[in-house]
Amino acid sequence: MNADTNMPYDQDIIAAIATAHGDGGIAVIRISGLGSHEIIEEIFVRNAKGSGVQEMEPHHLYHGQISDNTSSTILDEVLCTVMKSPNSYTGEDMAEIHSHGGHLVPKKILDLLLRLGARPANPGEFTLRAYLNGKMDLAQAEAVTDVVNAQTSEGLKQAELQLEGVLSEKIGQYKDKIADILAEVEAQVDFPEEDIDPIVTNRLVEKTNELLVNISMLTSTYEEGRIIKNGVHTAIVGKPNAGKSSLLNQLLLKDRAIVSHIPGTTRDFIEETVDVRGIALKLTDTAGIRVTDDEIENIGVKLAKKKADEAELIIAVIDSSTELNSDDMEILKQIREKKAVLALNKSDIKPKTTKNDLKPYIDEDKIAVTSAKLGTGIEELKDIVRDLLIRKTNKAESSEIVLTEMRHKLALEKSKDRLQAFLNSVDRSESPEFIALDLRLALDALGEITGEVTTEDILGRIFSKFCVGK
Ligand SMILES: Nc1nc2c(ncn2[C@@H]2O[C@H](COP(=O)(O)OP(=O)(O)OP(=O)(O)O)[C@@H](O)[C@H]2O)c(=O)[nH]1
Ligand SMILES: [Mg+2]
Repeated sequence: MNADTNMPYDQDIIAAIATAHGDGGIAVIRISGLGSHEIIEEIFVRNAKGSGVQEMEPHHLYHGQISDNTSSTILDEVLCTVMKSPNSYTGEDMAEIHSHGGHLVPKKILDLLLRLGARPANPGEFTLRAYLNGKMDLAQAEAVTDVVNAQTSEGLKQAELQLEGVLSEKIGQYKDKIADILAEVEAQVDFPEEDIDPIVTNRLVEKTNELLVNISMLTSTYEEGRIIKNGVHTAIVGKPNAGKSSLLNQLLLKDRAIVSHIPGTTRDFIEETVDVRGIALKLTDTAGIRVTDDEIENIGVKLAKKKADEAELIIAVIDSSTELNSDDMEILKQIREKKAVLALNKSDIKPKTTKNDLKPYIDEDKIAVTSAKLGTGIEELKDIVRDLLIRKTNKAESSEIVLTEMRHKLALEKSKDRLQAFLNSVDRSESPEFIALDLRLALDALGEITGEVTTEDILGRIFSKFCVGK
């Protein structure tokens, strides 16, 4: 058990199918815990005659068969590997059986392991054990599921950076700085009757302010990180016939939505996710917004407005081959308060509306001149979307970490508040014991991110989001 966490450690042997259920060439069944190798010994018959599991070199794959010793039947021909504590993912004795895939074989092998004393692993329990055994910290453990669930290359890159420990390292640097400041304050505790030397005070204040700037910079990356990790709800809106559905199809590179020359073609909304420059855009194509007597179309228009309201990003489509009318005006008014980009569409035909006409409503650099029919201007539109959502640095080339978890952001803010309280106490010339307390709380807040300070409740919440077998 990790000495720092004080979490109860469950000694059960756990087992699970680690690969996705369903059709597949190979499945991997995992088992972990003290005694797991003895279970493998009972069921794994190696092809090399006379050699058992004990002679297996850890981390090497061995060919053999899984045999159900109670019925003397062979379940499958497999490859098997064992790992010895502490050199395994969980830090415990582990084994992995690579069987044939599909529904039945892996399930039968798992059932056999359960019959011989293992219990089914809970979601994320292998990683929980890895964390409790100090194989990785909590921020790294959280990144494991982000790697599995990543929807875009950008999301994956951030998850991999966090898994490598880049965030933990940064938090560690902040912790070291606070510990330095704390050491200086504590050095004063022995001389309570004396005021702290003003030179020391100034140095501590300067160091703390520097740290506050760094923490604020990291905290401010959350908005971007959230977008990279979770994607962005995006509504495509515009008057009927502007080319919204054509644009959706262009972004998806497939004919998903019906396109026709009849205004009011899309009634219900259509949702699809597309990777735009590393960001998952959760696109909703909506009915053209206009005043209409058609009852069904009206329901669609209402829905479109609702979707636009709820969206984090709007792609407004304006038909440049027509003059701006009151329907366009309503949309242009609506996007003023939102994150929005504009596609000035149908650029392949003679324009009646130009970028100039739109200047009063939206910055020119948020307008892409497109032809959803020919597929031109789409790349420019994607660049505009990306720059609007993640503008600070070119993440594709940078190894800069951003915050992707609300939990981390809240902990950083808590730590910032404590550092601020420390500065206020220094300002009021409070006693060293008193001001040291705020520094310790600031340290604890950072410790929540990497998991030195945690509760069962927090762990439960984090690991319940994992899949079984991870
Ligand atoms: N010339 C030209 N025609 C386009 C372009 N984009 C769309 N169209 C045509 O405009 C018509 C309407 O396109 P849709 O994509 O169905 O338009 P919409 O905005 O989804 O329309 P509703 O669903 O009715 O609101 C179709 O005939 C398209 O082929 C374009 O860039 N250039
Ligand atoms: Mg449509």
